[in-house]
Order: sequence, then C-alpha cells, then structure tokens
Amino acid sequence: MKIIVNGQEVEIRDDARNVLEALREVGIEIPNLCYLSEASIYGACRMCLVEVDGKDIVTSCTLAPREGMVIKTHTPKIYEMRKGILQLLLASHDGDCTTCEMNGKCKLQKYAQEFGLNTNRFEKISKKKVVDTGSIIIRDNGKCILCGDCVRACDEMQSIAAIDFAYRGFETQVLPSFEEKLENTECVFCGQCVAYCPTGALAIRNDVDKIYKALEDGKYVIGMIAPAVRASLQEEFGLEDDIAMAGRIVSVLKMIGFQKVFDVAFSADLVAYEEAHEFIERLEKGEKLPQFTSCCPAWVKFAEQYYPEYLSNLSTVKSPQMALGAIIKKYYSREIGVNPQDIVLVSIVPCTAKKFEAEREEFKGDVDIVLTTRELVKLIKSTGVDLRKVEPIPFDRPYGLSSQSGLSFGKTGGVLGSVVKVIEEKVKVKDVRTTTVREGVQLTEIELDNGRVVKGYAVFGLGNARKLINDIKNGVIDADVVEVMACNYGCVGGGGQPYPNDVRTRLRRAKILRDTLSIDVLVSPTENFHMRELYNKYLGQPLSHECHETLHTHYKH
Ligand code: HC1
Ligand code: SF4
Repeated sequence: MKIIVNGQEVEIRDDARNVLEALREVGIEIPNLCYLSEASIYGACRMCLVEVDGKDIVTSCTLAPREGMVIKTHTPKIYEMRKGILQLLLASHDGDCTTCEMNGKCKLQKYAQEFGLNTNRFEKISKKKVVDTGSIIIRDNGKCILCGDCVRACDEMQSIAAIDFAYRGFETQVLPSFEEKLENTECVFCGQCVAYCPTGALAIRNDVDKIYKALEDGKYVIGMIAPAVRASLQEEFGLEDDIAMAGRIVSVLKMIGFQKVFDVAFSADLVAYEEAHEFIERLEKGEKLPQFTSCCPAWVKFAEQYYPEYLSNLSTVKSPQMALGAIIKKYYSREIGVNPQDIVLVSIVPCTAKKFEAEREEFKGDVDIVLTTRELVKLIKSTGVDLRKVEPIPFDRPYGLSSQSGLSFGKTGGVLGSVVKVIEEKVKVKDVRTTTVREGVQLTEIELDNGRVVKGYAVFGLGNARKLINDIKNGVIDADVVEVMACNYGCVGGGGQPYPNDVRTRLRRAKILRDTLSIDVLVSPTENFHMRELYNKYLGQPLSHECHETLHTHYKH
C-alpha cells in the first residue's frame, strides 16, 4: 500500500505489523525504547509517537497502516514530547555511564545525545537500589527504565517469567519473585533479557580478568571458539561480513598469550556423529523417542525444570563445549605432557548459559573460563590490536578441523541437519524433505528405505519449544528427533552476542555463517579425519564404553 510520510509517497508492505515496522523497512527508524518485534506490543515508552492525518499524535507501534494515511514522524511538537519523555527517564536513571556495560550501545544514552540533553531538567528521583551481582546475569535497577522488554522476552519468548514488575508508581521495579536472587529462580541463563535490555540494567558477568590472571600465573592457556562467534565479531570492529574472522580470532588470541586455539565446530562434528549413532540405536530398539538434542544448556535446564519426564529422551552426548573440554583435559594434556591442573581452557561462545554449563558439577570443571562474544570484544580491545589488520591464521590441529555440518551448529537447524547427514550415511534413506511449520519450527522428514518416515523438528525459543513438547505429549504431533535451541534463530542470537542483537542482525549472522561454511570442503561430520583419528586413538567405536566415559553425561531430575 501507499502512504505519505513526511510529505513523500512511500510504498509499504500491506501486512506490516504496524507503522513503526513498516517505516523501519523503508529506512525510517522511529525512536523507541520498548518495541520488540518478537514480542507483544507494549506501548509504554511513548517515544514512537507520530502525527496522523494532520491531527492525532499516536504511538506508531500501536498504529495499523492504512492506504493513503499521512504520517509525520518528527514535528516540533513531537520533538518536544520526546525530549520530555527522555528528561523524565533520565530523572530516574543513575546516569552512571562510564562503568556501564552498555556505554556506547545504550539506547537511552543515544537518544539523550541525539535530542541534545546535556543537562538534567528534573531533580533525580531516589529509588531503592537493587543490585544483584551474584549471578551470571547482573541486575542494576538504577539503570532500569521499566520498558518491560526483559519481562516480555522472558515470559513471551521463553515462557519462563523469572522476572516481572513489582510494586507501584515510583516504587515499580523489575524483580524475580520474592526478590530472590536470579540464580535461585527458574531462570535458565539464556540471556535474552540482557540481549533486549535497551540500557545497562541487565548485564553479563565479565570474566576477562580471569584470563589475565591465568596468563600471569604461567598457565597453559588454550582457547576454543564456538561457531556463532565468528559470525558476529566483525560488528564490533568495523569489518564487513568476514569469512576469515575465525582466523583473525586465532591470531589475536595467540598475541595475547594463548598457547593453542581450537574450534568448537570440531567437537560439534563429534557430537553430531555420536548423537546420530545414539538415535539409530534408539530407533532400532524403539526406545526413548523422540530424542532431544542437549547441546543448549538453557534448554537442558528448562527440560530439567519443566519436563523431567522427558529427561531420559535427551541425548546423553555432552555439548560440543563440554565434549572438547573433556577431550583436552583427558587426552590432549597427555599428548603435550602438561598436567591438566596447569591447563586453563577458555571457551569463547555467543551464549550466556554456557557459563552456567561449565560450572555444573557433573562436568568437573573441564572448561575453566567461558567468555561471551562481548567479553572477547573487551579482551581484544584491551590490547589495542586492530583486528582488521590482524593476519588470519588457522586453528591449531588436531581439534581445529570441522565440516560444514559442525559449523552449522551455530544457527537453528544446524544440529538436526548434521545428525541427519550422518543418518543418511548409516541407514538407507530414500528422501529428505525440510519444511517450515511456523516461525521458529522446522520439520525435516527422512524417508527410510523400509518406508518408515523419521520426523525431525528444529525449534528455537523456549516458548516455541514448550508448545511443541506439549503437542508431542498430547499426541498432536509425532516426532522422532527434536533440536531445541533457546535463543531465537539459534546460537547466532545468543545472549552474549554484540548489541544490537535484534532479528535483522541475527538473520545477517546466520547468512555469514552460511557463507563461511560454504567454503569448507568437508560436508559431513564423517569426513572430519581428525575426528576419526580421535576414535581410532582413544574412543574406539561410537557409543563405546570410552565414549560414554568421556563424551556422555546424565541429567538432574
Ligand atoms: Fe552454540 Fe554449540 S552451537 S551451543 O550456540 O552446540 O554457545 O555457536 O558453541 O557447545 O558447536 C553456543 C554456538 C556452541 C556447543 C557448538
Ligand atoms: Fe528469563 Fe533468560 Fe533472562 Fe533468565 S536469562 S531472566 S530465563 S530471559
């Protein structure tokens, strides 16, 4: 349809959700602090006001597009109203920008600058200080503007509702129930509340100091890079989409003092290979189906909390992060003649829940430090090295080789696709078809030679997962294998990825990952010859006793 925007005719999508989205798509970003395209419309911040047909001023997030409507996005009156809103928000904000995680990324700070607010118009409103630094997710209500993005992300996208509004008027706060610490709640550490917080009221624990400490202590520091990190780091360094990013990270980590840098995509191949064999065994025995993937630690905690009856359906294979951790501490330490106690293994991931996973007691501290992509940015920037000028170097061998399948773990459908690849090689398959069921749910049907159709679902978002599992439970759908990733679009949207971490950015990262993996000559996990070597040397056959000892785990009821 056609509408008039600021005096110019503009063509917009007929089915645009609202005027805010419609104009965003044609390059006009209306200021907003509480709009989330993936959640319900809240309309609380009032920043997205527009003038309609020369009279009404309304919020564009709640305004449905209509043929011929006349919109003005920035009249003098709207400008003053937006300034007023910002001045009120600043009055209840601690203004502690220099030490804030979001400094330079905060939307409130950005708008305060853009609207020329160099002084505070109103006196500061004093409010009860609630700071929780005890968990992986850090909360500071002094920076909270009550936009509710975190509340909706947790409730609507993840169906957890670990946090909500409490108290009224000036006393209003976002809190876990009973003012508990977040770590004592049902929070699964997915970090999606942090990803969508427009200010620094929510942040992730920063573990960069631990790296410098390990280096200072003369430890043998080994790094390992998760698939999705290489698809997002360029956002922070003014690099165009860069398929050589992994090599640049290896290079800069070596400059910092890392002895070796491996690829988590290597162990993703291994996990897919092992998990495919586990699935074939279950299929043959007709037991514990559907088999759920278990490499997303937020999903594992979610399953432990809400679906204990399905815990024996989770693949017992550890996540690639923990599998590689076990391999390095158990076998590689012997090969290099270094006591495992003297190795500090640093996992660099897009995910906040991986910090929680590494701290789970069943993994015996195999991974010592987990840094998110944003912490990696800080680590690199602390050195002053210009990543653009760094010469890419390859990962160290043997755990630096991966196939397209291993790398594809970083986006939705990647784990399932890799498992299907191995199944295709192990059992006779007639046909494989993939279709989108709805946003966040994909179905892959594998038609076996014997006529049996194996149904594999890939789902992202724990809210979507909850619906799917309930449908399986209630017999509405049949499923044989299910990939669950807690974050929308998979790990590329992890809670530790750079800001902004919105839908558009996530889709772009998924494309970079696809472009990156397209240059990989190995397609299937089976082709990863260093993985096969690992089986020959240490593990024996898939699902062997040694595999179970090293690569498999159990879940808590
Ligand atoms: Fe992920 Fe995974 S894909 S969970 O998002 O299975 O973090 O990238 O490293 O372990 O490989 C994260 C990414 C990551 C694991 C792998
Ligand atoms: Fe909710 Fe995830 Fe945030 Fe925890 S980390 S409060 S589960 S959105």
